[in-house]
Amino acid sequence: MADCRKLRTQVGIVGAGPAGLILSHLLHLQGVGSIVIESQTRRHLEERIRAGVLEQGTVDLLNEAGVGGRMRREGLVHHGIELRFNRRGHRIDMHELTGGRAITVYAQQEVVKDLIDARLQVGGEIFFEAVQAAIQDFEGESPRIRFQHAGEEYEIACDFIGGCDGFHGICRHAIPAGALRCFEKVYPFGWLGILAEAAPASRELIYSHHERGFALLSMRTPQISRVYLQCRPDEDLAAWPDGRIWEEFARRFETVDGFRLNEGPILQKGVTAMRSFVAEPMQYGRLFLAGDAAHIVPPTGAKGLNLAAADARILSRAVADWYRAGATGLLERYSEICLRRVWRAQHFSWWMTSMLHRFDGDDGFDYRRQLAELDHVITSRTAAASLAENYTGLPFDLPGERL
Ligand code: RFL
Ligand code: PHB
Repeated sequence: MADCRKLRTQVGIVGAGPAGLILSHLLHLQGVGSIVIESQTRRHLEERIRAGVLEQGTVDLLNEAGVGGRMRREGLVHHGIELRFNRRGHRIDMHELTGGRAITVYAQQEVVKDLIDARLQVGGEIFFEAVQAAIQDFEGESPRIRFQHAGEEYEIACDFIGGCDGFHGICRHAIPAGALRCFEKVYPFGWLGILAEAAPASRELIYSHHERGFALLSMRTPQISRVYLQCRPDEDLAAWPDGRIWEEFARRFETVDGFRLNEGPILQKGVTAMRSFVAEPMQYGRLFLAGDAAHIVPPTGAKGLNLAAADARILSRAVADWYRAGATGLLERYSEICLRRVWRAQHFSWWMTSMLHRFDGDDGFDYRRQLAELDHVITSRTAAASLAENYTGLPFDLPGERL
């Protein structure tokens, strides 16, 4: 290998998912430079099918950051969701219950595309296909990131590292054992998800509780449905030919008045295991973890991408304050501020998951308890408002956050 190429920036960022890209973009808007390294190709990131629901606060953030143009044109604004159980649907009017908040359905890979474009347009540096990444010396004041790219060895010297490399990345694992406390809950089920060329049979998302297991009807565009069903965590996709998938969906979304899903060619299929995970604190020295690198939620609350955006917002502000005024206050409180929101989202995601899924060994008690809870949510304005407030997202400026 030839000599090591030495680069210098203010913030070195590992990972070009939503957390890393939003961080890099917000830092740029505040006059702080960064370099992003990413192990995958640009194309892979722009095609990877993941989240779809953006909270009001995430939408506002992307708009304020000047990257919301296409989202405003192509995103689908939803004012409510449906909870379906006992073969009947019940609408939760989130807009009315929250005083005007909404969610926007806009695919994660579209957010990623918009952010990559915005970074590259102003000369932002992203190294795609960067392999063998390692982070060093972040306990002190001169952290470094080493990696290989196109057969060359690189080293980035920086003041801070943004560990935005997702749940399986290297940054969290680089923190010495004993400095982190990890909390984890693994659920005994997964989601089998499909993307299909079929008009969604409902204008809004349907969260369906069913004795055979949970199912969710979502969408990406007025022509493309995204549908999930609860399955085993290690479910074998080979056992799910398209016909069986549509049959199972038909059962789980069935209503007394004959609801029918629209079927169409299945474009993609996948199984996701479900877990809750939090690493505390989200900082070690000059290394700051953001997004899935620090926490994972089960997707039932649609919170993962939104938490990543919230972390990136707070971190960018904390770092910018440090460069502007030498202020360390927000940097020191980064973890505490983020974790408050993270645990709120953990509770909400766990609550939605346990209210809607079928648990093995359920003897009927839990099934009836779930129905009682769902009944409460649709009959009590207070309970419905709590769901709506959490689902559309708590405002960024939590009491005491003073941002
Ligand atoms: P990401 O998106 O995983 O990005 C991390 C990036 O780091 C790169 N990387 C490395 N790069 C360089 N060197 C290394 N050693 C590296 N190791 C890793 C990876 O290639 C990757 O590009 O994390 P980030 O940025 O924190 O973003 C988090 C979100 O992606 C995630 O929380 C959401 O997708 C979760 N999620 C949902 N969130 C929502 O807010 N709303 C939803 O509706 C929603 N639905 C979902 C979801 C996640 C799902 N799956 C597949 C887990 C639905 C599903 C099915
Ligand atoms: C999605 O559209 O992918 C989606 C929507 C809502 C969720 C999870 C995933 O709760």
